[in-house]
Amino acid sequence: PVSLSPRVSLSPCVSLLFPVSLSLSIFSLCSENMLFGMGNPLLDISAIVDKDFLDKYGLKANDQILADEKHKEIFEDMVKRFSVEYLAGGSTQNSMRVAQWMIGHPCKAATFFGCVGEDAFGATLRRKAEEAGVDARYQVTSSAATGSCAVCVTGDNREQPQGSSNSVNMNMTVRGKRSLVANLAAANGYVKEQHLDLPENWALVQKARVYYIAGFFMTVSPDSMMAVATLAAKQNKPFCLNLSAPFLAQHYGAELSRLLPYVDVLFGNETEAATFARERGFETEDIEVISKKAQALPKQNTARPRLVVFTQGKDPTVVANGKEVRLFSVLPIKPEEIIDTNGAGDAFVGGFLSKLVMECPLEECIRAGHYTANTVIRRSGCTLPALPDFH
Ligand code: 26A
Repeated sequence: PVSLSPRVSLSPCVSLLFPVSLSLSIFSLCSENMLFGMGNPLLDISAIVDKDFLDKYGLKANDQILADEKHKEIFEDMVKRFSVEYLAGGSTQNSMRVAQWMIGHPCKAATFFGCVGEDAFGATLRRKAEEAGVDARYQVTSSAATGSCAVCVTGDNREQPQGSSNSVNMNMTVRGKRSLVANLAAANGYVKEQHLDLPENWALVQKARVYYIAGFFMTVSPDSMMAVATLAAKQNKPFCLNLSAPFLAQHYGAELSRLLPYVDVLFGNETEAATFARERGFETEDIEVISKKAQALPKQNTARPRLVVFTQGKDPTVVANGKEVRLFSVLPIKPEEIIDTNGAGDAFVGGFLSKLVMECPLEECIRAGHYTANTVIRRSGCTLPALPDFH
């Protein structure tokens, strides 16, 4: 685990105004359901695969897509040919688990809404969320199986650590790339009227201080996203969105355009930023210019300037806030320490949100995001050690 040197901070973070002992006591600053997330609850089926496998299903080494006809057998095939791991997944749910882990209070700070089936995978997801301390409120459908996501991890042989031989322990192999194929199944069955609009659920939405929904959910229920986004604007609370994957900017442009005026914090990575810029005719490939242009797009709640946050793997994170564009270096990591980058982006968001919800300054949000991303890529899937080592 990375140990960040403790530093004295005069930051106005709510959490830093109290001594640690106090904040862990009954005067806990954690308020239940203060962070709201909604998305596709998916069980990740992860394996290290070979190039033949990627080619067979027409997959790029680094991508996230929705499963279609040609991926029908991918899950079975993967289980047959490789040693698989089953992990809790789904982009927004990952971020909620990470944020809850960072907040670390016994109370359920993070809420998560999504749809699962009445099956073993659904039960596993519920158990994982419960163990993480997330308040998972699933819609349960009997008409489809719980969604899953094939996580095809590949290593680039040229990137193997020095001194490694062919018989190198697979745990030591650099696995810098992952291709995700999501079979949404039950997750696609989320229905606003049957879940979000129910009084007990809507009360939880209203209770939250910060909202986060990965762009992925635009393929399922853009109306649910709009309902949350408009509430956030009305109450002057931050609504955060992730570009999530290139295919969304390409094929869900209308949904994205409808949501953008309500977005207070826009997350994405370098590939998504580039696609977003191309689709919107920004006529630039410069990520700093893209962040500035995205920041300046029209906004509903003018009381809150938009923040655009683009991560770029090992390269510095780009942040545009309307006044300036700033670069923040990530924590260094040796290639051989990277186990699996699956969930790195989600973990960054989770860390960031854990501080945003405490009203910490931008620098602190970014530092937490870099810490959680660094933690998760040292492990398989979006999983976490017992306790954070973040000061
Ligand atoms: C709609 N799609 C394609 C998706 C996803 C998704 N989560 C929600 N919707 N495709 C992949 N994921 C999740 O992303 C995580 C890594 O960032 C995977 O389940 C994985 O845990």
